[in-house]
Amino acid sequence: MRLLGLRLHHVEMPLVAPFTTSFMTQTHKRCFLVEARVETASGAIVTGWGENVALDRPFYSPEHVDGASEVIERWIAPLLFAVEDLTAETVAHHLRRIVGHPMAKASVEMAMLDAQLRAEGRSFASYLGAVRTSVPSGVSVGIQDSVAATLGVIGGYVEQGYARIKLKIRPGADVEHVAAVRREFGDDLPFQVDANAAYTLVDAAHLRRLDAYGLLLIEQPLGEADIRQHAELARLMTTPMCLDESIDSAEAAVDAIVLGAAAVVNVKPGRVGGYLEARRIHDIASAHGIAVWCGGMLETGIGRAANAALAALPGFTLPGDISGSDRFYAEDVVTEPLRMHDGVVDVPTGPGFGVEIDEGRLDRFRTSLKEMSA
Ligand code: OSB
Ligand code: MG
Repeated sequence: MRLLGLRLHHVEMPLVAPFTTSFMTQTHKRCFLVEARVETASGAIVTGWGENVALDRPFYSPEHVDGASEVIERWIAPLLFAVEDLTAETVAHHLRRIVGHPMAKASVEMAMLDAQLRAEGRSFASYLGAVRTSVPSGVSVGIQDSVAATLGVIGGYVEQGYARIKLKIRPGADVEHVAAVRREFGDDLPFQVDANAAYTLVDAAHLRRLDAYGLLLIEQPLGEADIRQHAELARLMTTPMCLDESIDSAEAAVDAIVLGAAAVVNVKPGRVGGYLEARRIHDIASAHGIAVWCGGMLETGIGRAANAALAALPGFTLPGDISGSDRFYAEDVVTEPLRMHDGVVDVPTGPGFGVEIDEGRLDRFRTSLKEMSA
């Protein structure tokens, strides 16, 4: 294939409710969708879509929306336009000189994957080797102002039938909220917490109090760079340790597993440089007997569809943050957004990621368009 052109559709979409983590409150989703135009070996022109998951501020990882967009325009696009015989599988190789910027790279690889699979008439799930037609749907619940509000919001999701609840925590909004959730919804509710790096090892004694509540796991309590410290904390707690921010590659995943810093890994394709690296992490984690689950970045219908296919691989044994699109959005940019029913979301079966862009809605949400061509 040859990459002929890239368009970055910058969008801003309102969230149905503010989403608060230990690092920020989001009321809108700002991101860009990547439209790739490719020419296949037989001369057909095919379009593929990807989604960039960088947040609008560099508070979760070093990347941010405008930076990722600039890196694609200045560095990624020129490198890929120069390749005669480009495939989705060789994108990362051609970008190897660019240090970091995994989310920027991932979004372009993603659009190439969609185009390539559409040209072949093959679904992403089939390409990956998915073994399930639907996957359990978990929901990530933001930090609320009070314990009562936490119980109210979680009660709503439990009633809808979500298969697992993840509660965001931070110092000052942790043990008390977790204890109340267990009291209200019982010990059988599949329940876990995510601190987004809000604690330090000095908080170990405090975090140990969470061990009393039978959590599935605690996600990223310590800093991004603190793999060794997570290993130490893991030895002090019985709650399984799960890493998110710290795992930016398959190599980091192996380090964390071997050091005892991760009993579980949150796999986010954007964070690790793409769906192909995400599959490698699934493979090596499975080889080590380590469970993985698919994380989320408030994706639109494009990323949500791709995540559902990834989560259908056999090693994804815990429910992912793959909620129905309506958990965040009243309207999505695809014609048929992912829906949660009976605690699951169905894995799309159409060519590529199996979703179609709703041009009218994309027009309404678009704030700017960047166009590049070979
Ligand atoms: O830590 O998993 C996280 C959203 C943005 C940045 C980081 C995280 C999250 C979520 C939301 O938890 C998951 C979702 O998309 O449902
Ligand atoms: Mg997380």
